[in-house]
Amino acid sequence: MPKNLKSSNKFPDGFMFGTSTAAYQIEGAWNEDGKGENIWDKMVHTHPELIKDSANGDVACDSYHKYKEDVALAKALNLKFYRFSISWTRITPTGEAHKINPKGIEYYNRLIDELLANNIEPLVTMYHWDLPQYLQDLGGWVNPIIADYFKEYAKVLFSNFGDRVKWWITINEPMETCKGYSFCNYAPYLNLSNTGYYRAGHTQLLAHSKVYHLYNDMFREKQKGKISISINGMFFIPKNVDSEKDIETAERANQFERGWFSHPIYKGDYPPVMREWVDRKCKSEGRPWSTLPTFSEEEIKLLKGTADFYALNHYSTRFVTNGIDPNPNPNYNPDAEYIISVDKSWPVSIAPWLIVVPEGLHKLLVWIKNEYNNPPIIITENGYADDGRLNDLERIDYIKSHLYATLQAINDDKCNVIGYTCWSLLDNFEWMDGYRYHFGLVNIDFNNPQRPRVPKASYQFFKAIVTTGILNDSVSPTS
Ligand code: GBE
Repeated sequence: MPKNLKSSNKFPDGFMFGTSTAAYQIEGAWNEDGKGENIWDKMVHTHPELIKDSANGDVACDSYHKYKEDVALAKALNLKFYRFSISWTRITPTGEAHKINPKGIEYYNRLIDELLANNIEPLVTMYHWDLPQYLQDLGGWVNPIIADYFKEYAKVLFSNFGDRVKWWITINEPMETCKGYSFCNYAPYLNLSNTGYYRAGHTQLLAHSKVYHLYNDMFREKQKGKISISINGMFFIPKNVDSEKDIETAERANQFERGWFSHPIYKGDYPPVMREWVDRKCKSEGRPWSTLPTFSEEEIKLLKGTADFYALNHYSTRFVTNGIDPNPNPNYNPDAEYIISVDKSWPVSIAPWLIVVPEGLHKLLVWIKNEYNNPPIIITENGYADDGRLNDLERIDYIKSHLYATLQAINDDKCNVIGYTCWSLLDNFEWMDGYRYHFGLVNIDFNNPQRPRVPKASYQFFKAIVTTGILNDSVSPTS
């Protein structure tokens, strides 16, 4: 933890600061103005008991009605950009692009125009986990046809918003989408084991590459934007740095976690170690084929090179050693055969998974540089969970130490990090955890129908960094 930063630390000129949100987590208005039902609407209404305190996103932060307040908060932070996601079923209620909901288009036009009027660039996620229920009934992401529906949806977005939106993320955290198909981690709450897990990933990769090429073929020349996909995951470091076995295991774990989606996009196919291990395991189980699907030569060609920058979502780090965990946590792919552990000195947030290891981010940025030939990187999510308190000193420490790790990667290791996005602007609906964990720079009282927005201490802290581009001790946590 950089309690006393040695010298003044300035971010490179043009470094971009932003904050992030996602449609289902903030908008509310779940059935207003022609919006269709998505897999989260369906799950929270039919199985409220699955969510902490039976909470849901029916109202959430009510940003559908209060987006001007959100933009004003972003403006007062001096943000360069605001990352938000578009609700697919507001645009096309069933997910079918021939049935457009004009009120949905109007809403995002108003939001985008409000941002631009305040000099804030929109960075838009097309898909942040809220699949149209109709498409889920067709099988959802395990059905390859969904990739084509996604491409048609993207065409609607480029056509309507691409004149003003220059930064696009196709899919947020494809690995997390897969967990909704493999072990009931999220909607659609299916348990299709690793077959569902890898199939959902395969379709998302193909969907991403189709959208990238659609942009190249029909829109890029005129609209001149940039596209990527936000890839998340723990960073894994060897428990014993002197152990060859641990080093090899950490590398394998990182390939299963992050290479799964990055390797196809940067190099054309799944990481060789993943192919080898999954195929071998499936064979040993007597399966007639591997659970990890195969790309055709044509698909490999179309996948390779489909990111204009590396979009990284990152929160935490784990130690790993080789072996099969006797108490497997389904969040960690059992096919990769590693055992996780933590250092007792690492602080733990209110969310048990969110353990604070800033040096993990530094190492991860270097790993990405080396693995994918030094791409420009935008950290599209990083943030801290607590109980929503206004004097959120732990969040300040977290952001400070992670920005410091980012600066070290830039200055000492020449990593090409061009932006940092704090998750989140607002306290919001934290998926299966309901409103138990709060990630916002701005507090929201979810018991108050007005959903009043109150900036926290971390908001003032982040504002000082965004405004000056400098992280140093004069940026005092309590100012
Ligand atoms: C992102 O997801 C999302 O994009 C965003 O919507 C969300 O609100 C935000 O981060 C904050 O969570 O050791 O079994 O507990 C659990 C991050 C690891 C999702 C990995 C924690 C995925 C949540 C591991 N998961 N992460 S453990």
